[in-house]
Amino acid sequence: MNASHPVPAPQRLEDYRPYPFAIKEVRLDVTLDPQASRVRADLDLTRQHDGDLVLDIGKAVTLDRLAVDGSDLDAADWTRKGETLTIHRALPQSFTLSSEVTIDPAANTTCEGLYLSGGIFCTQCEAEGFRHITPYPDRPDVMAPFKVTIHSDLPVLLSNGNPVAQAPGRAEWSDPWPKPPYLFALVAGDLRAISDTFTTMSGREVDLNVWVRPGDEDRAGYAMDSLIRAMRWDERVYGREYDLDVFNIVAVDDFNMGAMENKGLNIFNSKLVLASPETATDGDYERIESVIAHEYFHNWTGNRITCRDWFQLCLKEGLTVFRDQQFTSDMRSAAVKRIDDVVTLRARQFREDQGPLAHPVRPDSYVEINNFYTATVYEKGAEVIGMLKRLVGDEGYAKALDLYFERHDGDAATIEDWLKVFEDATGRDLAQFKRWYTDAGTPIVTMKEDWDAEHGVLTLSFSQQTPSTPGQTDKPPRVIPMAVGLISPNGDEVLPTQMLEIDQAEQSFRFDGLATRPMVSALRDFSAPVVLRRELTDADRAFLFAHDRDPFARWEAGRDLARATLLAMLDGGAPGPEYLAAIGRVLADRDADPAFLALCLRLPSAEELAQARSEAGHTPDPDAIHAVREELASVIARTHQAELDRVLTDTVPAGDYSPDAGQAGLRALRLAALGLVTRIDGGARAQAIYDGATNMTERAGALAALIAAGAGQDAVADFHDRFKDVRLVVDMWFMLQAANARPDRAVPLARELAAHPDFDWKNPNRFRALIGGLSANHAGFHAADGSGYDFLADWLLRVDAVNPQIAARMSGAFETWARYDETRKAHAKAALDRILATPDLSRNLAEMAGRIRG
Ligand code: 0A1
Ligand code: ZN
Repeated sequence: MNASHPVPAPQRLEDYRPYPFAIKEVRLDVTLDPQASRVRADLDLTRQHDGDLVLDIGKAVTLDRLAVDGSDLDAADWTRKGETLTIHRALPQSFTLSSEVTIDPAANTTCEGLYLSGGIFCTQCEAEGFRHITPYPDRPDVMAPFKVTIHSDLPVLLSNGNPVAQAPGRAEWSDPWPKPPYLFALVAGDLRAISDTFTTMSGREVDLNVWVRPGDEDRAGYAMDSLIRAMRWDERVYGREYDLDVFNIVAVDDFNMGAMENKGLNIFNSKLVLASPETATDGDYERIESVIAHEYFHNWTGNRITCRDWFQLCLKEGLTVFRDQQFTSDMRSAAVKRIDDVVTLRARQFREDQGPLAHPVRPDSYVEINNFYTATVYEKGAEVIGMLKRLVGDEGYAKALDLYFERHDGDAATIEDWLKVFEDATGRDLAQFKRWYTDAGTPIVTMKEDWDAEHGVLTLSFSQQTPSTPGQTDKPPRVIPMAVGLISPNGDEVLPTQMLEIDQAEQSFRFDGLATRPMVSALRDFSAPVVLRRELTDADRAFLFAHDRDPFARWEAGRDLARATLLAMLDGGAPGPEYLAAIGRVLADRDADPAFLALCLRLPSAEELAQARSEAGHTPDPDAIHAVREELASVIARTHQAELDRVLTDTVPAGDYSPDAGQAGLRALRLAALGLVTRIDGGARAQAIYDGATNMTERAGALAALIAAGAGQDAVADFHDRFKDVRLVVDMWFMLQAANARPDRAVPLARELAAHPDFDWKNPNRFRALIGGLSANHAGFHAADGSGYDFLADWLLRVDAVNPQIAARMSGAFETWARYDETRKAHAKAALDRILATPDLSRNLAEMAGRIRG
């Protein structure tokens, strides 16, 4: 790490101390002005413990006045240093602290605190943004009811809770539920609502509004529909009822993440609200449904029960992701959802666990908490809950969740509290299970089979081992739920799914009374986030792919076959007959869910192959990986041309467009087939689908195929012409080009696109579209001449000066640098060093670049 930029000392879990004061009520009075908004805060404080009164305060906040019980403090009564404000004066047991500050939302480019997005005032306070609005103990364990008055001439003035009074120029809101400051929100602007109502299980009527910019109303319907379904689902499945008179959702164009669960006033990236068949893909619709649900579900898992400190982030995020995954499984296909989630987990979280950014689901130290909104905290956090549910059973899980809501409503809780609830509800000791929260790394489980033909006994032996991760070398064994089933040679299930509990480094399980040697189906439903190693032939994989009753395991066998085929091709082999025959059966299958078949047709990603290569001790070669994927796709297309053509004609959904799983599955299958045939037809079919497209799913899918085939020039121009006024689609235009360009074209094209007049790089979505698109282009980004790394470093530095969170987030593209060859490594290291040597780097980017560089 460059000595001139020491990263600040980390915060540590073990240093947690309760705040010395409780806040009985917060009253905020906000007068909005683009350059000089004024915020007055009155906090009713009561001392609980010894200690100074220390508040957090953002550096850009101008402090105009401080008073205790109405009498002004003078400069000697307080000290302001860095981001803290300490009050030295003797204080009564209970008192009101008043502050008045001025802030400049128009100058705030960080999308944190109070800022402007397209003329709309909005806020983002998670994790530590409230301090940029008013001095406050900006930590989640300080919870208080809020009363907010907003003064502004703008027509719509919103905050948390229930509306109390609305008059021209002024609005009052009251949120009766004590909340941490990160859930505060305020929105003001010229907004239009689409509205509905929801009657809760106890008969209360709730007003629902989705607020958008004028003109966007006709694209907000699916968000509202998703909200109503989510509210009903949470009542039915978890018994959770909404607790305010209104629920507002606001869409803004400038947002660092997907969305935010502020109490009663969710603020969303407009990408996750606005959709019409012409402008959004099936994938966009599904994301909208799940993120609307995710934020809504936070009302209980996050808001009513929040986190004691940010180390406990997975308490709310792991659980809420788990809940939104359950919701999507219920709304759509559970099998397809499970497979999708595992693909994402492996691409993002396994990659994180393998590299320099590996950390436990509950980290024990951090420099910048915003750098820990990671796949490990979110997605692995959800997997850990899935395992817990498997271990205690559905009934145990339901009992534990009821107890959690009953015992901890209104609390700022910890992972210890969470596990205790499961122990108390089910009687199970979870001491060993807790390692899933405290130990980083993906366990590698090796399974060996021993068949005793004479006695008809099969013995399965497992060993587990978790590789070292930064700061953690010793990894004791964890408890791993391993779902297995046994299949007879004729394809019948001889033993339905059993949940084996592996809790030792080495362990065996016996199955007797077997007439013939069965085939083992293991890690069914991906019962634990581990890497499973076992020895299988291509014929075994093809057998499982044909016969396994568990849809995840069946898909996995096909994936494994594809992966093994590609890895063999990297070593100079040719695609074997089993894989090509299996693909033939997929294409001929008229019974299975088309969405499932689409997943079976998709080749493992380049990233997945690079991961597999480096896991096996090889140096992955991005160009070779690209070449074998192209080659295999062409071989499939040549072998199965007639079937692929049949799929292309048979998968056009009847009737009007609907984003439901049935239609989306057909389109997914069609596009998977298109991706393959485009390899051999020069793009003719993709061009025809592009020209005839009646919805964005097909149009964007065809465009991606054309670009990948190097035949997209006309379509790219046409796409821009058609959609140049639809911001979210212009994002897609940037992303599709950068992500799908042929490797040698990717960086030069990204440079051209960065010079395009529409490249508004200060908009997080636009920046992510281009820079994230390029990072997703594996061989393009990892260009051997280092141009991808240089391009990324240039842009990270540029964006860091205006929006550190985005810079830090996108720097993750570097996390795998150490896997590659010496030439690439030298280029990547030089780019990271250049970042680290830059003056005035944000804490966010400094921490990330430092950890990645190592
Ligand atoms: N809690 C949100 C994620 C979120 C986190 C940070 C943000 O700003 C820095 C915004 C949103 C969620 O889980 O959806
Ligand atoms: Zn969340």
